[in-house]
Amino acid sequence: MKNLKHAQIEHGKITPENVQYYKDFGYLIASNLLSQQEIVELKQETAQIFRGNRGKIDGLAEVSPLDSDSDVLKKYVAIHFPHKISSVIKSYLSHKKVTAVLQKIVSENVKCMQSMLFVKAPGKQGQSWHQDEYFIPTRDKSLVGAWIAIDDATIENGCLWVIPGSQNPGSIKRRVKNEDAAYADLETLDISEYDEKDIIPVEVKSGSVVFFNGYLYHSSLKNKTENNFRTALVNHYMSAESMLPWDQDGKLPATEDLRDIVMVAGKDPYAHKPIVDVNQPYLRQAKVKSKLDGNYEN
Ligand SMILES: O=C(O)CCC(=O)C(=O)O
Repeated sequence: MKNLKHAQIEHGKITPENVQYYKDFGYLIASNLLSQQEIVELKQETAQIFRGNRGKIDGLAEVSPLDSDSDVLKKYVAIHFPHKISSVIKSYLSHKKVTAVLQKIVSENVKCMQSMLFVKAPGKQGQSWHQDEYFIPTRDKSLVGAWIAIDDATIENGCLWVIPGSQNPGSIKRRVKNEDAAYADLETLDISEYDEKDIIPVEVKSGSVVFFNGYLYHSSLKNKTENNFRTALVNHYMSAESMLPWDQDGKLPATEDLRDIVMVAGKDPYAHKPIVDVNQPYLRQAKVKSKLDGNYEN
């Protein structure tokens, strides 16, 4: 593996070596990119969202004012599209320190099409090996996840794992049935061609941001702790130049360009087309749908 000292963006300043590292290995860590004040704000907002105070979401349980935030949050894995109901989360999509990195590794012109807010309560399973471009296909392979650690992410509480360089073939790998109980998903990638040493945990402190390429193989394990949440806000971005043929596995009508986007930097070349509001926030199910056989369990 190449010189790992370039793996980190220091003090929020991205260097040409960082950009090269991202190209070579498909991910990049920016430690302390967000301040602890911002992290407190995100944590408080997370509790408000799951308490139902930012709007109704199917499946959210009734909350008594006597319930602590932990009592509420311990039932959940994640909510998709929280920025649709929370102006605080929406404001973080365009966090200046995040977009400054994106403009170096994606394009001068960047749009966001998805947010996910994980709490990953103790005992909750992780996400099996996957490539995000399988789910969110861009036309120019520009998809990037910006994974904001709100809590410290550790091996114990289910941090991300990545296979550095696995984005390089630039193709979508075949998905197979998942047999590992650590993961909630019914499918996974066959990673048997890789050695254990090729697979690394991404343990980061709260306030750090992990940027990762849409073709990178990544996963996360179960939260094995008794009391620690693993809260993370993951926002997905792509170049504004690429149209987005994303039908969300058939949930939305097929389209050449899903315009449910938020521009976060630069100019929108498709500004003549209206922005739409079709994605609704929803809770992530304990077991996630399989495209292989159509099984769907809650
Ligand atoms: O945070 C996690 O546990 C998984 C996140 C992930 O796989 C993703 O954002 O694509």
